[in-house]
Amino acid sequence: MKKSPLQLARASYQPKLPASLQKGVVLTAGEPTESVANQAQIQQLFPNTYGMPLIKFEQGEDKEYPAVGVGVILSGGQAPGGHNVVSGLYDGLKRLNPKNRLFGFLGGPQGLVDHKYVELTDEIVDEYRNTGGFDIIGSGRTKLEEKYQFDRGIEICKALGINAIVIIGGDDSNTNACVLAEYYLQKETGIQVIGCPKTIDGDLKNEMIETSFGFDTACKVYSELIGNIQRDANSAKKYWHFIRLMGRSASHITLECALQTQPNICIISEEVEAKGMTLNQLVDSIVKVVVDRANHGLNFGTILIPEGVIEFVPAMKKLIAELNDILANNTEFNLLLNSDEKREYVRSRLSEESCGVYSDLPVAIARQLTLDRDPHGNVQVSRIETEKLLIEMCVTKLNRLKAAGTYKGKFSTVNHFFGYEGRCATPSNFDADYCYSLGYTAAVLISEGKTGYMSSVRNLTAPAEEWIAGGVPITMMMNMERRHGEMKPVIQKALVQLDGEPFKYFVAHREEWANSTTSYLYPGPIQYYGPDCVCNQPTRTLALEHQK
Ligand code: FBP
Repeated sequence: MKKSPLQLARASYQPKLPASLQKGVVLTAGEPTESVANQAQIQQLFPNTYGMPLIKFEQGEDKEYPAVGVGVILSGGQAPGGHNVVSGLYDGLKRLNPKNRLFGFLGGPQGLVDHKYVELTDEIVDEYRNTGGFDIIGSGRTKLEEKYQFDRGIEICKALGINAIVIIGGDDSNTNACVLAEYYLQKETGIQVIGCPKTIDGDLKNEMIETSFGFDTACKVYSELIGNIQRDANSAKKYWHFIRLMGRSASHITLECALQTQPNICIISEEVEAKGMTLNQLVDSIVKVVVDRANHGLNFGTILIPEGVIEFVPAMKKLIAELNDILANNTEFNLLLNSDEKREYVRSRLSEESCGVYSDLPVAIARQLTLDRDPHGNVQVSRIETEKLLIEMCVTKLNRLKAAGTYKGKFSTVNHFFGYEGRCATPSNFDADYCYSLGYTAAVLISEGKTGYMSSVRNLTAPAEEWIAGGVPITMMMNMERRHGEMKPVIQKALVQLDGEPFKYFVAHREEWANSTTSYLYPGPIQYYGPDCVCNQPTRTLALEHQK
């Protein structure tokens, strides 16, 4: 297959590993752990995997481990670096015992159920080192929650001699990993399950998981694009660019991109919720900046919008929760063919307040809110064109102000949505190294007989040599949440902390960014080679969280 010069150069990049993984490893176990909330319920649901200690790796002597078979699954949305988790896992396993074997289940968790797999070899793995994408084995969003799925997993593991499964996924997929680990322990199958923290959204994080992989690269790609747009806006001086960014519920991507590019406006969903803002108030806050800038002759600008923001407007949140319950497993609704009938069906089942909100929405947005949920019961916010909704509402308000003579500017808009552009980018050096270390860590956890753990690599603002590798019990991250109309144990999503350093930095600077033409930053493309200051920097979020 023909390769680009960068592909060829990246194929020979050797990812960095923490010192503790470069030779033999010794494990130290900490105190027993507790779940973040609902301790009694989580303990009851996970009697075998609840309360396990944190594990830290330290440098030790080389050991001999019995040979193991491992199956790996890529789950959910793509995130840059997934291939390096696989190559780190592969290299780790082969180093710990050359007889170890690695199988990849194809097309995500469904591959385990359907018994679709490939044995990974040097030839296959070498082809994918340091590349973006999940195409080495493919991914999928099947939720592993039924006993028959778990039992199908046991069948194939027994047939292939697989002792452990590694699930590379986000909060929902790692919730599956935890459920599977518990079931396999309870059934005494001898099959271990280890999770790896993946998602560009950055919302799978806590004290032990400083960031999920892919966040770094994706944010750098979006920031490059935003920077380019800002330079265009500042050159042409005629458009307001409304830029919606992926990230599902949490605004980590949007906040990180704002820190990297310093736009005129940036909405943070968590702040919208904390202030109890209505959609109208949100639009007013945008209009205020548009008018102020117009008063200074600046009829252009950039605004960053997290894709999940409408879920954080309290009235919309209530509406979405009601819609989730109405639409959960609703074949009656799915059989309706006509969109007017669907609209009426929904309206007749909503509370009076939510029905009012739903009816006031532009028809296209209302329809997007009732599209299929994903297999985990989440609204597919990537399919809701919030940037267009906000533009439409801003135009209405600005027209009113114009009619009243209080606004004399021009408001020409361009809308953008960045998400898929960054999910399969060639991983930055940070993600290449971090992912490789996560995979390698998983290999050690498996060889040491651990199950129900997530691979953890910390101290990420230090050089890779000083990173701290180990394992975190997945039950430690869980709480109870309502999904598909029922209370379920799930990993708690990490939202933007309003008292955290990244948000505080943004608040301290946003006024200056709103009014200025000179604050824009232009990060440019990801650099893979060159001085540390351009090619080995972690995200601004991590740097600020670590006070660097
Ligand atoms: P994960 O949570 O599975 O990592 O997916 C992240 C994400 O890219 C979200 O940012 C986005 O809302 C969603 O996936 C889009 O889903 P799809 O890939 O199904 O279009």
